Amino acid sequence: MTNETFAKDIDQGLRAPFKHISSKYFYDDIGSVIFQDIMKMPEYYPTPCEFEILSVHREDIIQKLDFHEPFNIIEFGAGDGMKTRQLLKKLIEKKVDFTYVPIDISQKAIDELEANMISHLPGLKIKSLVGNYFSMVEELAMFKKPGLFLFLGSNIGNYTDPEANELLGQFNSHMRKGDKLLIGFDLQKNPATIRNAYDDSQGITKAFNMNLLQRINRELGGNFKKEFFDFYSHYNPVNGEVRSYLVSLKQQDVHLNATDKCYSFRQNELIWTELSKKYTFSEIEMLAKVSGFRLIENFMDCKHYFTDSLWVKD
Ligand code: AVJ
Repeated sequence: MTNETFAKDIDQGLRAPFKHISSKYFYDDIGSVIFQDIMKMPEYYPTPCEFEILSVHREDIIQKLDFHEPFNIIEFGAGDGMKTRQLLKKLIEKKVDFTYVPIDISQKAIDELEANMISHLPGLKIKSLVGNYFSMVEELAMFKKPGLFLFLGSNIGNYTDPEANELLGQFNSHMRKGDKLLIGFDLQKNPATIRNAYDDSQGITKAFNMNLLQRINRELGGNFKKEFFDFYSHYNPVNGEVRSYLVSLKQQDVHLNATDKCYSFRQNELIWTELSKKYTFSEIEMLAKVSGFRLIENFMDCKHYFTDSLWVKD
């Protein structure tokens, strides 16, 4: 991503009638560290749930892949790879021939992941790619082996329904018949459990959101004052949407050098920063179907908080 794209997106988002900033901009070097802290919070259940799924059900997942020749495991937005490692470890133990292909936007994240994976799994064949999903997906078309695609951590929850259809449809169009997708969905559950995961008492999620303003100040020459903004997050159990916002605490103007413009905020005006959608099983089935997949199985943790759903393109 160039600074120009960032400036254009922020300019557009802050001039809109309902202000918004894409959650993809959370993940600069500082934001990625804060997200690591989120994953360690007791309230943030998705990480341990998915870890459990990939530990407990890995034999079953491997069996359902039904690959009989060397294959690639292509992971989108790989993160620290702790969860994925559970699956890879089992494959190596079983002497299955595969290559792990993590894709991430951050070179730093990829370097750390690669070092980490190799130290834990010395025999692992790994071929990292740095870039965004879409351009890398193009490159993947060159691979001639079957593929298991991983899109874990409920990253899909950040996309609206039409965006999710579009993204998964794009994945599908770059996959071959018989390729599989293992995709993580956070499930609808007791609303209080979900609310607490996104509005933690220590303010770590707040810091994660506030970092957006610091990033804009640093990279786009902004003069946001973080004491004049607050954080608000809301779960709507009727539609399964967590929506997170920054709130302007007073009428104020903010200037960005990169666009040479001023942006006005009313008192209590919101900047929408994130959607974290929680799914029902019928929504998951629907999403698989409309994006060209057949659902093979939903693997779950014992509390049924989360599912890694295995899909095939046939
Ligand atoms: C990385 C997108 C899965 O939505 O749960 C965590 C990011 N935001 N707490 C999520 C996040 C606030 C996370 N994902």
